[in-house]
Amino acid sequence: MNDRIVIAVDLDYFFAQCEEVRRPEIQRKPVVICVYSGRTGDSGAVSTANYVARKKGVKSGVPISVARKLLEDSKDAIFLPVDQEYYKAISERIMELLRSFSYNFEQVSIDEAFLDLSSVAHNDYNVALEIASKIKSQIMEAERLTCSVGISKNKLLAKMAADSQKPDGLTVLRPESIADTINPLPVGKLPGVGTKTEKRMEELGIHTIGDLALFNREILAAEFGRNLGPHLASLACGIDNEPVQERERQQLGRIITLKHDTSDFSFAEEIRPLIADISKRLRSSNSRCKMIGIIVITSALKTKSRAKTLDQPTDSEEVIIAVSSELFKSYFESDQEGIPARRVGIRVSELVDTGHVKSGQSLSDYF
Ligand code: DCP
Ligand code: CA
Ligand code: CA
Repeated sequence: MNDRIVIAVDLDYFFAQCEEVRRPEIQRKPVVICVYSGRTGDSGAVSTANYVARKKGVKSGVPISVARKLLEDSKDAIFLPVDQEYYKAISERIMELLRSFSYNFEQVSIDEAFLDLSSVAHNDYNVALEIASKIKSQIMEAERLTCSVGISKNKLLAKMAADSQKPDGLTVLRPESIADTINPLPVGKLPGVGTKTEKRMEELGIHTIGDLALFNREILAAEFGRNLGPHLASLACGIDNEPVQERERQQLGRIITLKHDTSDFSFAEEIRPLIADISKRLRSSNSRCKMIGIIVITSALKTKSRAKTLDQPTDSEEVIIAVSSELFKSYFESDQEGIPARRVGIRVSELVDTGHVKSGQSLSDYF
């Protein structure tokens, strides 16, 4: 495969940073985002924490009670529940921004994406660096968020470069320095080597990535499997031919909190911008949806949904308004158990490529 240039973008302490954006006053305090399991007050685990809290040892996965202990002396520590919809809305806007750079794009998780710059950067890492700083400043300008970016010749190495300097990092791993940079790293730093694998490797005398790269392939295959063993060894050599490729997106959606709780469809104006946004995003990604759904979260925090399958896929704002209004009206006429709606949302799904459907449909095609 020809030499490529790949950029990995990973948003810093993502959920916690999103919370800092909407309440700047907590920025210098330890911020811990929690997934409360709901049984007792503090049962559950830490989703993530900002860097102030991390300095005290708080990180993803630790029990909330442990985090409280670690932050015992920090009277100003802030514990917040996860707000997925809010983080997702920010994530979707950032992914859209990244996609608009129109290089090969692949979203890997809520806060992470790859871009393949080979065609624009022509093996010139300085060009890639310029693009990467532009990406960082645009994300900052649009959302006030920092991210860490890594640049190298494949996804694996770009990701490792991004991980090597956080937060707010920008790291280039040029082909000529790959071996010297990754060989001395602990083997657990290799994406794909989890705690269990790392432990077994330590027992085999494999401590660094360099050790793994040189280790007997037969023994690796016997220990970790015919596929995984050799695969891990080639990762340790910095080899990764996986293309940057957008995965099929299944749905697009947005939820808002209403200005007032309500028991009828009185918020048509409030959801207009959501629908405009969804329609715009469908068009910019050249897709249409075959299903339009509504989501209602009641003041008792129950989530309800309704959806309608269309005869023809659409990206039209008009159609989404019409269908979702119908769905909201019928929801409020039937099942609401007397509990008012607090948050409402629109979700379109069963996305298809615009290439597969004819254009120029009108509202009348749907009814
Ligand atoms: N997350 C979670 N539980 C985990 C790991 C992650 O809920 N065990 C969530 C919260 C994170 C988000 O996913 O904010 C992204 O995960 P990352 O691993 O990228 O971690 P962060 O973005 O929080 O921190 P970093 O600055 O190290 O990237
Ligand atoms: Ca992150
Ligand atoms: Ca991530």
